[in-house]
Amino acid sequence: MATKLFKSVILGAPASGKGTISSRIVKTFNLEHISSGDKLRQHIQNNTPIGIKAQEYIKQGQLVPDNVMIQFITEEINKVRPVWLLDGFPRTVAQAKALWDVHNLDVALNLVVPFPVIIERVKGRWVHLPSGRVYNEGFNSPKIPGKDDVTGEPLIQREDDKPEVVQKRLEQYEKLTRPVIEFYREKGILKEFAGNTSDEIWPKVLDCLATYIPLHITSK
Ligand code: G5P
Ligand code: MG
Repeated sequence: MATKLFKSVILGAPASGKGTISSRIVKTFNLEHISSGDKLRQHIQNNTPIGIKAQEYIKQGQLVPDNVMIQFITEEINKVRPVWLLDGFPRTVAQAKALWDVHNLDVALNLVVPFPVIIERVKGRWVHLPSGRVYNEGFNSPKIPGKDDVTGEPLIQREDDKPEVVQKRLEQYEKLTRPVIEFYREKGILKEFAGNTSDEIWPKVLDCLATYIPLHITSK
């Protein structure tokens, strides 16, 4: 089957559901998913040089410097098929410009979820680090508490999900990441999806993406 180019990003505040919606997108459309946060957490766990550097910023709710992130994500993009969804990158206008200079993006999806909803959600988040699979008590609870559904391995709570760090992440989002939304609006590729739950947002995202890529067009 012919492989078509498709290049996209998903934006949204911390815990707005980027990972949750991305996993539904990649399953439906067979896209490559590059989550900057998931990749950084894997590096931290493996104690790599980039992991050691990133950890200092992440645990304080600060962004990792642009030069580090641009190089890191460029390398990740080069490892996969040119049908991808970036999640968590770009997060500053400098990152958005660097990406725009090299890649023709088809669409930038922006998830709009009220901050009070986000703050509630973060409290119940559990993550399977090696895969990035994410759970939430009451929304998509793991079948066995504290264990990943697929591997049975332990789930963890993220160090940056502590309330004081979440507050800092939301501030950083307002200051540094909100301008990225305007960047894509001006480029004419922004699509916004508002809602209080991922189940409410997902059908709208699905309809939108189906106008760009026929279901399962891409092959491994
Ligand atoms: P991350 O990992 O990119 P954030 O802050 O952008 O972190 P996060 O926290 O991963 O985003 P998300 O992916 O938007 O959130 O949301 P999610 O995990 O899918 O959902 C959040 C929770 O809500 C989950 O438990 C989920 O199950 C639940 N949930 C989803 N939908 C619903 C619902 O409808 N109802 C309910 N009840 N629950 C729901 O980045 C982390 C750090 O890495 C660095 C930064 O330091 C950053 O802070 N970093 C970068 N730094 C610089 N530049 C970059 N490009 C960077 N990328 C990462
Ligand atoms: Mg995420």
